[in-house]
Amino acid sequence: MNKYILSLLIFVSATLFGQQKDYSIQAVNFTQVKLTDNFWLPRIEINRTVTIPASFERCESTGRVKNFVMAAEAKGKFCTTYPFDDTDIYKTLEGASFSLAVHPDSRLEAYIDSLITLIAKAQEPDGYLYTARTINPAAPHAWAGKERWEKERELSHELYNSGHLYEAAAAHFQATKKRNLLNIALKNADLVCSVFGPNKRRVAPGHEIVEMGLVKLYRITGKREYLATAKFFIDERGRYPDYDHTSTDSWKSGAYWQDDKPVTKQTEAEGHAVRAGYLYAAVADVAALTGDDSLLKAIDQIWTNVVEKKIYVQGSVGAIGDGERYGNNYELPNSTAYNETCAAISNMYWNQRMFLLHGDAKYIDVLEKMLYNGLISGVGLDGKSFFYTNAMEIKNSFQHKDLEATRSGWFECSCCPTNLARLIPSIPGYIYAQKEDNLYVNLFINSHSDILIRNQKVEVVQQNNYPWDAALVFHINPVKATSFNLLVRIPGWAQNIAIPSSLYLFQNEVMAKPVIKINGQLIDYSLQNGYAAINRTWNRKDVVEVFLPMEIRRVVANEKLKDNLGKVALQRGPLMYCAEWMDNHGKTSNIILPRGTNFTSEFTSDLLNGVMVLNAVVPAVNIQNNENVFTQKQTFRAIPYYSWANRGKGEMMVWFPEQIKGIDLLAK
Ligand code: FUB
Ligand code: ZN
Repeated sequence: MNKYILSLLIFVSATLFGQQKDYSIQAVNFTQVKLTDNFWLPRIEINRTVTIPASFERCESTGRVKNFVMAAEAKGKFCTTYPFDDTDIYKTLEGASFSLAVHPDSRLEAYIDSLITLIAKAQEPDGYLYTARTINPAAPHAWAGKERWEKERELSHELYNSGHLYEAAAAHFQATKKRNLLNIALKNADLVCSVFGPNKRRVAPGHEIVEMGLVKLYRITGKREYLATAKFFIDERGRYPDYDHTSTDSWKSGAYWQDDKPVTKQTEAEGHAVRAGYLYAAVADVAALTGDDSLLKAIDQIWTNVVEKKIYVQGSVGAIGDGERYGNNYELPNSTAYNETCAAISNMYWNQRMFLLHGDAKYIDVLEKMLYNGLISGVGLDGKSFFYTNAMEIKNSFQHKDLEATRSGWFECSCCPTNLARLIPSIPGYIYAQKEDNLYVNLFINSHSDILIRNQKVEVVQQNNYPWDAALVFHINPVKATSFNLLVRIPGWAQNIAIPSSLYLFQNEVMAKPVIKINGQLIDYSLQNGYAAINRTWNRKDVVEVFLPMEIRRVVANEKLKDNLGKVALQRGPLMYCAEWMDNHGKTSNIILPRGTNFTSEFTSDLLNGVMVLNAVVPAVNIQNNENVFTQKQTFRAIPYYSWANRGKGEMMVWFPEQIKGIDLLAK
């Protein structure tokens, strides 16, 4: 039986017999978790008060809103650069909706409604919504093609725009219960479902996200056509098998679009990294909702490939600038690392879904690594300056043209700032998850939550000073004594595991083990898939304390990462560290971190909004009178990677040589 018929049968039988398949684990909704956290609450607040207003303001001042005005009037000339510029409005609307859900704001709501009214006017009568064509269908954007959808596989982004519209509409509906944006999205989705399908127009969308968006609309409406179309788009991949690993133009081949092999045959993360992350997240959704094991097997293999061979030590992915794509296995150069912020965001969505599928803490270990490092490095402490690329090193002697050493308020292609605007307010939704009477604690963020377990309301309160230290306190207050299994993630980094693969290792083993007390008494616990499982009857005022050994760790890379041979990086808890010129005598490319260096940590409240710094005295290579090379001991300070580039421009390093091994003499 061919693959297509088999998956259709699975799908149809699930529909006929009304099976309600889904993730067996469900995340506790972000609206149920009220943050009190010193690390995350200010970030969410600055996102609400600075990032979201600044994004809306930029959407206005750059002409993105004007594009909708012109589309509504069907006159004028598309006035921004990219056909996907509409999505900056959708993503900001999504972030603003998440924010409204926990922080009512009638002015913001009214502004959102005015944008939605405009979007509705820009929508064509049959549901089509794409300002780059509607403004003047006789002269659409150069990437759009003469007819609707004809360039969808390449660069039109018509379905990408739809996907972000659906994501925004789902968030807005859930936050406000209003249907104004949802109705626009449903009308568009109905059009998409009527145009695309097995016996209709066939395409693998040129930039994934419509699949995830359709799944969200399916969850809201129960309309199986949305899920079927999401699955159809996934199943359509694999028509351009021209992937040549060795070609410098490989990004132009099917692999760039994850379209060189059917998804079920893909084993390696490939092509444009943001596209890939959204595809894998959607595959997880569709696998969960249909029970299609072949899809599940594919993303399991691809995940292993990323974690074993394609992820930077600070959690970024998408190493190669040319094509904004994954490199080959172990191709993780430092000096040209691209690491688009959106790629980290799409991987966060994917890793959360992998956890919901499998209930294994390793996915949250990776998610946490991304979130606390290569993802939030994308936004400056001011909430309005951003990185599109996230560098691994900045050297005065070499600056690649594509890589940023300073942040910008906006970009011509401004996908990353608006993606951050939507991701950050949803973070409380990543803290807890539930499967029947199992309560998973994934992230350690101060908060109060009311969670229903065995039909009993259980208040869970977290108190800690994470990520600066790892003495974690959980107050468990069921209304009535209730038995359930509390599963507290014991991060890999607290078990001498730098990443769930051999790509990075801790050089120094820490002997201390995580310790858990209940109501002051030490307990024995067993680890289940990376979680300490505490199954008991919980009573009001029960207190769980978890002590994770949070030492300064020296991280070394697999020898296949040629760029990191003989080098070391620094980690403490979930945070990766870097050194900036400013704290290190004006330079970082001359610093050596020999084995045996004694590091101390110190919380510095007046630096970078308060950070734990790592201090040491280390040798640095210097040159005297342009002829004598010598090393000299000097003070060394490292800061969390996410906080770099908030104090101006200069050198920055993550990986440091452990010793001098030859010197290059450069003639100028
Ligand atoms: O193509 C839309 C977005 O623009 C992508 O996700 C980013 O990588 C940028 O190319
Ligand atoms: Zn981006």
